[in-house]
Amino acid sequence: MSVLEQISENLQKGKANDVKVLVQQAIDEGTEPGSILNDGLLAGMAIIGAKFKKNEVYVPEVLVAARAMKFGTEILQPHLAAAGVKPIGSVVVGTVKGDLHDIGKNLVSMMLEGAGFNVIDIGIDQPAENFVNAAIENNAAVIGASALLTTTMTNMKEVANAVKASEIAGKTKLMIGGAPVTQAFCDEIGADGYAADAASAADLAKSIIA
Ligand code: B1M
Repeated sequence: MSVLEQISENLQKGKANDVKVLVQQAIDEGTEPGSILNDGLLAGMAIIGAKFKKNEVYVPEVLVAARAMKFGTEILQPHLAAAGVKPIGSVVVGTVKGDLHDIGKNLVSMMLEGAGFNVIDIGIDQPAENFVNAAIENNAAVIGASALLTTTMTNMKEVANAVKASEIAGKTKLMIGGAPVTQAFCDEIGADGYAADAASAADLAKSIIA
């Protein structure tokens, strides 16, 4: 079994410390950080997600897998970020109010850092005003809002409205994403851009500030 397959397997079993060791091993062996992310960590999480959907695993298993994913991404983050020489701009990233999912948001942060952005991660369950306040404090070019639930994606409209009503209107752009989010929803709430995955989010942020 390759080291990437071992990362995926151990992540699915929630073996956080083993994932950490294996990610470091893959880095030491010269494996591309993007491949460790996509073919190891994300591959394992995708399997857990599919099993969760089919009720083959339950919330506790998903939680330990998510923790293992975090352990792995913590080791990987500086290696993904290493490509960026100096920040090309600041991005405020967070998960919207009522939503506790942060794995996708963390990946978006990692990809943004890898693309050379200074990322201010305000965390999960964040009301609209926190996005705006953090953007003002950090002179951010972009706000990135993430939502994983159909019940919380509607809170992105509050973020869009808060940006429009603030001093950063027209200056700071709003980018949205997350599994239930679509381009049509982005157009509907008047956000500036939608990205389907973390890599596209980094590309979108770059094109927004260009
Ligand atoms: Co939750 N959960 N969850 N969950 N969970 C989903 C999202 C769900 C689809 C599972 C299902 O039923 N099949 C479902 C949502 C249904 C819906 O609304 N349509 C669901 C549910 C219902 C719930 C609870 C309500 C369950 C309950 O308690 N009954 C509850 C809600 C809690 C809350 O938020 N208030 C809940 C809780 C949890 C856990 C805490 C157990 C855990 C989260 C742990 C954590 O994040 N730290 C969890 C998890 C892990 C999942 C699944 C299995 C995996 C999500 C994930 O991390 N995927 C998920 C099922 C699934 O997706 N198959 C599910 C991996 C991640 C890399 O993908 O986040 O989509 P994703 O991010 C992608 C893109 O979407 C995009 O880039 C990322 C990488 O390419 N992206 C952006 C994300 N944000 C972006 C922002 C951008 C651009 C792109 O710009 C800013």
